[in-house]
Amino acid sequence: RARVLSGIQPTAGSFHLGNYLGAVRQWVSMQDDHDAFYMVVDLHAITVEYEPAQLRERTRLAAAQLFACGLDPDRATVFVQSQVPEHTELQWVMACLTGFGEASRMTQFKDKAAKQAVASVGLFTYPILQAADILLYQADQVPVGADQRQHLELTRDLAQRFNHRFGETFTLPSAYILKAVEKITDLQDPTAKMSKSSSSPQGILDVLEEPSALRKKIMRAVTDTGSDVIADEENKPGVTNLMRIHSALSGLSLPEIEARYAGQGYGTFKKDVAELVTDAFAPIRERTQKLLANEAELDRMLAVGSSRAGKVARETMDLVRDRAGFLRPA
Ligand code: AQP
Repeated sequence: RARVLSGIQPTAGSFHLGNYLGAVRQWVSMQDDHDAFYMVVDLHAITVEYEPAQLRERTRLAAAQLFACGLDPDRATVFVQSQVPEHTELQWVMACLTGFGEASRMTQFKDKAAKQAVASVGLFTYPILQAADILLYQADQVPVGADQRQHLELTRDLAQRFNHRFGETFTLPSAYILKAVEKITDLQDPTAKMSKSSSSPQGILDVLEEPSALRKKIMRAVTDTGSDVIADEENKPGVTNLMRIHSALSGLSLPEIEARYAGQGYGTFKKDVAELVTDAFAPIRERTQKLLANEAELDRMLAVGSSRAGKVARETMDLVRDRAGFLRPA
């Protein structure tokens, strides 16, 4: 079975619709026919300012949401990145193969650094840690949103470089990106991606949010002049974003959606989008709350995942240590 791996940061209390449609929903559907590894990447979350107590809480919250979205600990290995120390060990080896100029070209670093008072070296080396995350598990496929495409390219380059210099060691991973949901955009700024850290509260739809708040935001989403529900990325990015959301949740194609709302204006259409979103989120919210009510059980589920992940990580690291020329302990 092909191996799949991906991660999500515990940088906010709730996942948003972009995380769900762009990534987590694919993780759930891939767990049956893949050897699946999914993690809460808490080490990535500390690349920007954070509070330790809040990080702990958000890590549990992220894990609870993953299980609530449908990941099953019997079918997928769900774990916390910091509980497998090999991630940072491999990161160092890969960092020593990365050119400074190469790392400097990462656009996400430039965007995120611009928003920090002081950008940390950790934020700069974030994509190298991400490469280590993926290569450690010899992943074949990495289901992510479009924003991760450049990081995946770097990962492949680093894997190839290591293999070339030290002998075949790493599987070359491919990004698994679904075009239709690769970039869910901000409701108020429909050319920017919906983002935990940079969207305004009015621009983001959180999975754990009250249905009434979700409805209000969707009804107030920026649409475009005119009143036709027509997919047109260029001239109608707001309506097109809502149509993509509708399509992902209803299963209707964009032309079917155009036909359904022909001559009806934006109001009815938005109301239906709101219903689709609230119906999708309600059971996830309920299950998340249940899982959080039993913290000890949640921690135990994660410990099982981390122990399974650790075994695979240690196997890869043993190989890497040999290939890279580190002396084995006697
Ligand atoms: N708007 C989006 N559309 C489609 N996919 C998206 N993803 C994020 N935003 C969208 C995908 O969700 C997965 C987990 O994301 P992450 O936790 O690594 O954070 P991110 O990519 O940096 O997303 P955010 O919301 O902007 O978080 P912050 O603000 O914390 O950095 C990834 O697969 C991502 O592609």
